Order: sequence, then C-alpha cells, then structure tokens
Amino acid sequence: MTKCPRHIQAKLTCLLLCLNAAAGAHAMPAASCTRPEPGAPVPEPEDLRSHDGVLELELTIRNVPGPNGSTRYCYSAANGAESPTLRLHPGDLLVLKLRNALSVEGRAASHVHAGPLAGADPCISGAMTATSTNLHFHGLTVPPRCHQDEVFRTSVQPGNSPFEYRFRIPQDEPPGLYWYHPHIHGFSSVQVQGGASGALIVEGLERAVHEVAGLPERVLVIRDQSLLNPDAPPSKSEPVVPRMLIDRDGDSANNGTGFGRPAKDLSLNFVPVPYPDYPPATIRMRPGERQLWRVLNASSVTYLNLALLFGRAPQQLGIVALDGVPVNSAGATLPGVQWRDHIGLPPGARAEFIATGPPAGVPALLVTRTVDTGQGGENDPNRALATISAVADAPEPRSALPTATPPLPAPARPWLGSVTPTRVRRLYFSETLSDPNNPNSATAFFITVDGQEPAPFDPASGVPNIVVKQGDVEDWIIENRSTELHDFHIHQLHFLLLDYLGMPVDEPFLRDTVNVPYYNGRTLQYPSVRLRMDFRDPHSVGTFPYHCHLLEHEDGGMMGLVRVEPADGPAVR
Ligand SMILES: [Cu+2]
Repeated sequence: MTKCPRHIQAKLTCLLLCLNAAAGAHAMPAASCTRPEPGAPVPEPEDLRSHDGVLELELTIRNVPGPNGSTRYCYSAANGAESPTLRLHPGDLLVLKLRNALSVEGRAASHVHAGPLAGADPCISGAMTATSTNLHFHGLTVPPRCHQDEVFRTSVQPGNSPFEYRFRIPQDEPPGLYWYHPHIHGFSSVQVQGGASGALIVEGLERAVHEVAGLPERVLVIRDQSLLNPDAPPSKSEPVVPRMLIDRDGDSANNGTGFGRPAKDLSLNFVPVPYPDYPPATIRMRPGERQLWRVLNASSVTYLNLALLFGRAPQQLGIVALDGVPVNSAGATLPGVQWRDHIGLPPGARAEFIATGPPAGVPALLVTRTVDTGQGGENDPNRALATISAVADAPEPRSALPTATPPLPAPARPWLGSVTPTRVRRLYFSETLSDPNNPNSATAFFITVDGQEPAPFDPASGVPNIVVKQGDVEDWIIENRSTELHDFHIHQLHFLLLDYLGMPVDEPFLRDTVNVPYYNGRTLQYPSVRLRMDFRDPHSVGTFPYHCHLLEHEDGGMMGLVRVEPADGPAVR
C-alpha cells in the first residue's frame, strides 16, 4: 500500500498515488517522491554497490506536484531506493538504465504517455522539453559520447524504453565523491531543484589518505528548493530585519547582512530546513567519534559555507578531498588532511572531511554561514542545517571505509602544476538586459571567449567556442564582468586553480567547480581566476560544455562548448 504523506498540500499527489496503487500500478516502483518532515533524522541514501566489477541498475525519474506550485522530481531504483548512492571502484562497469516517467502535469501516472518525440532516437534527438531528461555524471572523466556522458543530443522521452548508460570508471579516476543529475538545456534547474540528483562514489579514498581508513562514512546531499513559507517574515530571533529585494532571477537578492529571506530553502538528504525558523534536521553520533562526511552541494543556486559548531565554537574539519580529488594529489608525501574551521562549497562542488562528534551533553550544530554573492546575487543567509546529538548508543552509519588497502599507484602523467601550458585563453562571464531600454526585461547570461561576440548558448549549433587537441594543457583566465558571483564548471575534466583575484594560490589538488568573484564596480580590473586546464586524458576527446553551475544561469545561456580533437587530428587554433 502506498504510504500517503501527511502534509496537507500533498493531498492531490496522495490521492493520485493511492488511486494508482489501488489500480495495481505494478510497473512502477513504490517510490512516490515523499519527503521527510522538517526536524526529522537525516536518512542515509541507500548504497548500490558494484559486484565483480559491475554495477547494473534501473533508475526511474518521475515528478509529482509539490507545495506552492512547485514540482518534485525523484530518482528511484527498482528496489524503491530514492536517489541511491552508486558505489564503484576504478575500472568497474556502470550499466544504468534510465526510465523516463515524467509528465507535464507532474503526476505519478500508472502509465507513461508517450509524447510526439518518443519515436526519435534518444542518441540524436536533442529534444529539450519539460518532460525530456538525460544524465550527466559530474566530475567523471568518461567520454562525451551517447550512452556515456553526452548531454546535448542525448534526450530520453517518456515512453522510450529504458535508455542505457554504459561505461567504465577510468582506472585512474581519483577516489571520492561525484554525482549524477539531468542536463537538459533550459530544464536543468527545475529538475535538479525538484530533487533530481544523487551521489556516486569512486571507492578507495583511504588508498590516497590513510587517515580515513576504517572511518564510518556518511553521505550528505544538500539540495535547494523553492521556499515552503515564501511570505513569512524573518524569524524574530534574527538581529536585523533587512529590506526584501528581488534579484534578476526573481529570487531574494543578497542584502549583505547575512539574514533575511533566502533565495531557496535547503534540505539535507531531503529533510527540509525551511525559512524562517530553520528547524534543524537531526544527526546522531557517538560522543567524540570521528566520521568521514561526504558532502555534495546539489543546489541549483545556493552557495554553502559549512561549519560545525560546538556551542558557538567552530570546530576543525579535516578536509581530505574536494570535488572528488584527494587534497594530496600533487604528491603522496603531502599531508592528506587539511584542517579548516569552515568549507565553502559552490553549487556542484563536493567536500569530504573528517568530522568529530561533540562530547556528551554539548550542543552541536552543522550550519551554513552567509556567502556574499554580490549586489546582483541571491541571498544566502546564515542558517542551521542539522543538530548533532552525541548519544552513546547512536547507530553507526551503514558504511565504513576499509582498514587496509594498498596505496594508489603513482599517476601516469606529470602533475598539472608542473606542465607548461600550450596557450593562454581569456573568457568572461557577463549579464545584460535583453532590452537595454527596459530595466524590467529579462537578463541575458553569457560566458564569452574574449574576442568573440557574447551570445547565449545555442544547443542546436554544436559549433565549439574553443578547439583544443588531446594532450594540450592550457591556462584559462576567467573574468567576471557582472555584479554577482558565478561558479565555473567544465565537464569531462578537472583543473588546477592557479590564481584567485590575481593572487597566486598553491593548491596541491584539482577542482571541477570554482567561484569567480563578482565585480563591485570600483576596481580597475575585473576580478578573475586563472585555471590550468588538462586536456591530456584520451577520454576527453569530443565536444562538451563549460558553464556556470548556477543552473538558472546555465539554463539562461551561460554556457559554451569546447571540442577536444584527437591527438593525431588537424592543427588547432
Ligand atoms: Cu552564474
């Protein structure tokens, strides 16, 4: 029997689901996009592990109406697991059959109605509609080809037979946290914000960082969603009552105070932490216990700045990997743990860190602190996420890292930081009004190669903005000419952050997302980052995007294409 949610606004969904259940909708898994109540214990996503080098699963995406006119999207495996964590070792084969059960109305129908596009070949369809979907495997260096990690021509329609993704995790993929989500241009934001995301773990982090061997591990997926209480005034406990402003995306604008209405509510493994009172979710740990927390910011637009407070005192968090890459990647003799009292995570980014449970009786909170997104950015205020309660008999997380595994082999290619780049390119983020004479007209979002004409991304063109050759290493200087923070991301590869705001940084690890600071209108130069881009991996041959990972910006056109030619191909510009 389908379990009906108690939330009054889910009544319609409930009715439909109950009717479907009564009608014997046995073709669909029992999952129904139900969500925990605020304050609930943080559930662990179910693990689906590879066996004998293979992980095979079917994943269904469906949508149902949510509160306040929103739509929930959820992935469920055949066993009913929602947004399961996929766990594979380097070299393992993933066979994932994606079933599209989306509907325009967002109702979990017992029969999926095939639309007019259902007859098109999902490998070349390129359809970008509200009920189209596909998958991007964020961070993995797998080829941008159909059935692997191609996101512009690949489009799966309701009524298509399950669409097969089939690829091997590369042998040299760094161990750590990756993730999957849809990437249909124009519809990424609504699907991801509705909840369509899940974690993927490449096993073996303890082989790079022995300090985590044997630790219990916890996967925390932080998502954002439209506000449950959009009209509520800020909590009376807030020290300031900032003026409410709306930004160009229609979200609450950054007011610079750290308080006030956020652009989106957050959830922790789907436990909502709604504005205005932010009732924290609950995590139970044994007093003083060390755990490895694998945290994914799967938000559509929300920046995180995580801290763990005992009382009011921020605790040291031992970062062992960022964006799926161990922090000692430049050399195995480097420290495997970097201790910090806060961790910034833009949308799409991951952090894996050692967290220590509070002593018995000490109140503890996982919080996100305010992020200054600039005058044109969203409001990301201070807020609690979870209470950590120290309980002697707290159940252990389901999974723990192995205690004894051989160290990772030395990388086959020289460290990216020691390679001389083939060339230097300049790109910039910018925004304009679509009608310069109308301040209320829609914003156009661009990422432009310096010298080219700014143009919103055109998925139909397929013409690359940048052409490189496999084997090349390039430096990209990325400026931000807008008044809001952007979040650069590129598919298929990781890069090395060399300079931030013109200052050299010395990071012995790689990233796949990075903040590009906003322009405040006063400096002589636009703020920029300098990235060393690595096109050496043969798996990167093909055409794939780079974009802002604020999905409203990506959907709005802030995206470009790079084509990596085979090493023996023609000369490139
Ligand atoms: Cu952006």
